[in-house]
Amino acid sequence: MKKELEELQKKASAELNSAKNREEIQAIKTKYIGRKGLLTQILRTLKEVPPEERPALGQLSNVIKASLSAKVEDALRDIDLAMKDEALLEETIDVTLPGRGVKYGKIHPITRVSQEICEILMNLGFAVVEGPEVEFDYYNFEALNIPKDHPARDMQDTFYIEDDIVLRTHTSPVQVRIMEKQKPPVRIISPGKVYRPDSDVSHTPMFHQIEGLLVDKGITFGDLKGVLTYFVHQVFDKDTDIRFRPSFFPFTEPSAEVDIQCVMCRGEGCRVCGQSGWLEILGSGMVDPEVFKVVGYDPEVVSGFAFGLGVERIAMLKYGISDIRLFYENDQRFLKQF
Ligand code: 2NM
Repeated sequence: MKKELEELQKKASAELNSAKNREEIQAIKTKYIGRKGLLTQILRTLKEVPPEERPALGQLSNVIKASLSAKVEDALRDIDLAMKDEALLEETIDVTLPGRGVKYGKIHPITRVSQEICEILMNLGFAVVEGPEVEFDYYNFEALNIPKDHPARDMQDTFYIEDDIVLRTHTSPVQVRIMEKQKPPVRIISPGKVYRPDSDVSHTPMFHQIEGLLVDKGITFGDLKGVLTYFVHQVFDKDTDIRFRPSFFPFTEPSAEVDIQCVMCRGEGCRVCGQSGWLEILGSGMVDPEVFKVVGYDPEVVSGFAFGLGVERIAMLKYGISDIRLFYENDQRFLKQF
């Protein structure tokens, strides 16, 4: 029986030495020293041994069991370490791989052009002011000398929220609000979103406007011409021809629209300018005395000029874009070009 026990220890040790994973080691443990294992089976024959030899054999079997248990634990630990080493080798990070690169966002072309225009006018001393996009009829129309029966009042040209509340159709109401609160001199520009129910290649129901207003004693049409000529030459090439064409707005008198030489054909006449050689880029005029009276300014004492432009239209002319809707489709191939 002693021989049997020693044989069992030898075989178990040999098997443990060649075991390749946790499962194999656990199987060997069960096979030899488990509750129904080979060691237990051998010990069942202990009663066939003479009584005086039994204590020594019992002790030997305990020693063998303890030694095999320790070997099993060692083998499991070795396997765990080996697996960790292997995992570390596999998971090594290759620090020489090139990075994925950061994709930078860009300022939207409309925002860019708007900022550029505001920058030019701020350098001339104009302050930026903002106001509500949902506006009272009073500020959007009435105070600007746009009477109740004026065509611009028709449902087609204005989004109505309620009877007397609209989405502003221009940013002039911002300027009326400032004039109500502030005495001349006033030098302001009001950039922002405006709303009109139009939709085609050159109109979207929301677009961006910048309006300017300068009020002081002794302001003349000459001041208007000087400021707007300088402004246009900052936005477009310095050698761009410019003309002031008589026009009409309810809130200015006299009024003038400013044209530039066509950016496509340089004045030759083409499809873009309708063969005229000229492109309209902004509206302007001397503030109507009626508007001054409404805000409490004395038109006998102060005078002023105002102007308004569409940012999308300027951006289209500046970058040669023929469909305004491209600005709002968020096609990355389009937006990335700016
Ligand atoms: C334009 C054209 C001409 C304008 C007038 C005013 C105000 F509030 F002072 F009366 N703000 N903006 C104005 C004048 C706007 O846009 C085409």
